Amino acid sequence: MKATAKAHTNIALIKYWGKRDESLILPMNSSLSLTLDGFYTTTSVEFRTELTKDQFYLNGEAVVDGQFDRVTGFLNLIRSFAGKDNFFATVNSTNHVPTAAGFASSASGFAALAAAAVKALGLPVDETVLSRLTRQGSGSACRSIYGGFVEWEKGSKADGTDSYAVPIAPADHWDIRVAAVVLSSKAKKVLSREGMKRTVDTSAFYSSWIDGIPHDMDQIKDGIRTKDFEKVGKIAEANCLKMHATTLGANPPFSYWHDTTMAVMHAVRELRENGIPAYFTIDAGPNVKVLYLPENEQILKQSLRDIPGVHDVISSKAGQGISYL
Ligand code: 2P0
Repeated sequence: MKATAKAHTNIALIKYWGKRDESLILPMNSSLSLTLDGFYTTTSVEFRTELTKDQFYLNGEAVVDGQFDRVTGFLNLIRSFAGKDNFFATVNSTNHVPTAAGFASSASGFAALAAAAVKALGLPVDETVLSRLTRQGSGSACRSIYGGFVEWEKGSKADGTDSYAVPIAPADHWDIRVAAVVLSSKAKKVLSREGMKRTVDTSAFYSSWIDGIPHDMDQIKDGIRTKDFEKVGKIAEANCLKMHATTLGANPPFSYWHDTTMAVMHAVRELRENGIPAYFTIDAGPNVKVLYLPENEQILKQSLRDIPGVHDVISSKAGQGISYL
């Protein structure tokens, strides 16, 4: 009863920001992402009758702290779904997501864990059910079931059965690239779970954030369909800025940016003024991701590397959905 799965991380172009149900992980808004080829997790899950509790190894090391609780809590959900409450597992996970690049490994991590666990138990689930289960490990992970451009439909039901990801366009639909700009110093971090909750509960700007989503979603899907880079980039960048604006309206206010974050944002705007189409997006941390077209890769990477405080620039193409090894 063993299976191994590989899942890539994803970058949100329309951000998931806020939950309407904390325990089922139901979002306040729909979101849309691009799955990335360069960053992934491989996870094997083996259910063994002789085990009396789960075991979790991350990059070869046994994990016993909070991350273990999240993994075992998620396996409880899969066990109860399968009706096999007494089957414990050995989980071996390898992250190919450099933490310094500022991608949450929870997206690829929970997608790979869900896929491997479901397959190891021989459950006949389709991708919709897999995405719905994965969502309950980590919200953004439900988008990593598919490759290319993916929408997570927020759904409206209280039980979450209509909240899962759907593919919008495959990875080979359009070769757009993402550069992860790694900054050399770290800002103090407000974890995304905590940050989202604080903005939902207190931000003066939260309702405007929600009100703007349907328009952004319609427009970006149109831009993806017609391969209109300027349209997609403008919407993604503006959507990111609106998400971050909600943090400034929270109580107490907070921000994920620091000085180099802003220097990179200015550099991207300057590239555009010089005729290089590039757009930034930022998640719940100081690092910046830049969207660009392949023909501008060299100049874009060089320009970003030249910014004082930038440690590295790692680029990625669009990636595939879940696969089994
Ligand atoms: C996203 N983020 O859409 C947004 C943009 C951060 C900013 O999804 O609590 O790790 O496990 O559902 O998915 C990060 O949050 O949060 C995230 P949980 P998750 O990618």
